[in-house]
Amino acid sequence: MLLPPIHGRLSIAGEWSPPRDDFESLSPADTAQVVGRFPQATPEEVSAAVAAARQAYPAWRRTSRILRAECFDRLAQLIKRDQEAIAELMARECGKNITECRAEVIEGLHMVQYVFGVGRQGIYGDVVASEIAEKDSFVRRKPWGVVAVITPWNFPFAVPLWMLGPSLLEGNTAVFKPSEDTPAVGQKLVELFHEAGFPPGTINLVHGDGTVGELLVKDPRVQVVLFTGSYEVGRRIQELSAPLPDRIVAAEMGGKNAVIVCLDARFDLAVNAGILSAFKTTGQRCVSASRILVHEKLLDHYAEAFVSTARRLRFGDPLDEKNFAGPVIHRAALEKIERYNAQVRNTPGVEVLLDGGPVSPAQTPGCYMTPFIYRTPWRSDLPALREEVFGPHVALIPFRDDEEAVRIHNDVEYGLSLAVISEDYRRIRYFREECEYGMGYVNLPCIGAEVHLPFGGVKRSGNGHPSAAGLIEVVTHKTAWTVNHGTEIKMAQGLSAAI
Ligand code: UN1
Repeated sequence: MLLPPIHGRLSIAGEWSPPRDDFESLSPADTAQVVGRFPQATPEEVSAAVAAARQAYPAWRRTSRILRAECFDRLAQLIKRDQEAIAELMARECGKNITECRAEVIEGLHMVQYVFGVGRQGIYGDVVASEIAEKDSFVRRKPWGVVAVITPWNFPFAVPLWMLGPSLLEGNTAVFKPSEDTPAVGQKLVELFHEAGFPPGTINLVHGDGTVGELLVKDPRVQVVLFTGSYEVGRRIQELSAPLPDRIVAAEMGGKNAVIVCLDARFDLAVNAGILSAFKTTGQRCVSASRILVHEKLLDHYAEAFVSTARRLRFGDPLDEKNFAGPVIHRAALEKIERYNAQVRNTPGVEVLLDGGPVSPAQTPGCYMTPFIYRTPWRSDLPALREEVFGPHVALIPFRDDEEAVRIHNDVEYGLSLAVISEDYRRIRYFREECEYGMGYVNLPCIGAEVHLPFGGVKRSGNGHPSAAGLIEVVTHKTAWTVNHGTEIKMAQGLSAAI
């Protein structure tokens, strides 16, 4: 069904700007469909958004943490009210299947509920002992100030909530820049925040591409930058932040994730875990697997079952629940993925098992692709095996023993998500200890994190943990506070207080 395009607006200090048509958000399922038209924030508008967040900060910080948390209770009610509408908008704008969009709305809701819950809980600080009996010492957390939230299109609802939830709970204020590929979902989220009663200026919305993100990052009034996206953009944010002495950056920058299938694996579970890891969301999760390491004695059998299952997957209309997954986000992404496919096809010694790729534009108005699967011994010279592809593209790689599997696993610059498929608890522990990753899964796909766990990685995958449980520590700083209950001064370390 064709819906009228959404009018894009910025939100600064609680006011919505008049709509402006600087850029369009197109549906990846049919690029002739305009989901909305949006303003690209000017330097003045970005500056005004930061100023508004700065201005709202003192009063918000002084508000009781419990009262701040209660705004999230109201937000949760509104998300429940609009659950289906949000999921449908998301399916149209980012092309994920509606069943995945519903799950993502629930994931965002869980974050909001988590934040409401911890509002009354003690992540707030500690009471610690002092060398002097009459002294009480406290470790207390304080907010930083203004947080910039820069988020990707593939989780346009849940990932912003992972970041905005803890930031606002702890008394920070925010400027939010959603991906220019999913501005409508970002705008809908901010509308809900306003309706839930977050005071004007506590959450501000700017739309636009990387130049808008760059303006935000360069603004010294922004204390914290929370980012999920590509390695290149994450590095740029880190570089731009380096001259600022107390800038905090928490960046999650993708992965080259693997599923390790051991000889003792339950076979069907191993095939399903590989398929879900590689092709759910059309391979477009930062935690998606593009490497499946399979014990060499199992590989023939595994490859056959994996390819025949992949052939049956239906990539089609995101609003049709029966489809397994949807298109990729836009034509530029499709072309990039296809370049990796072509590179593999042209590499001697590599065996293409399923030669997928773009569905011809004559057949579809959308950015559809079918899975590309290949088999190769591990080699570190092939960019497709080292770089994040972010699409339905996966390598099956043999390994001889656990040591070799660990070596292959760690021989990339990323370290985000890992799955081990095995029934042997000693072996599982060995992988847990030796592999470099941020989130590990056993007998599961390497996708599907829950919000109350830390989410983030090591190496190129990033620093900081821009999600629920991990993020509260990032958006606050620790302070020590010591009180003397005696009537005279006694110093620690045996230092004399005599004058
Ligand atoms: C992402 O891919 O950017 O763990 C986030 C998962 C989801 C979040 C993915 N809960 O698969």
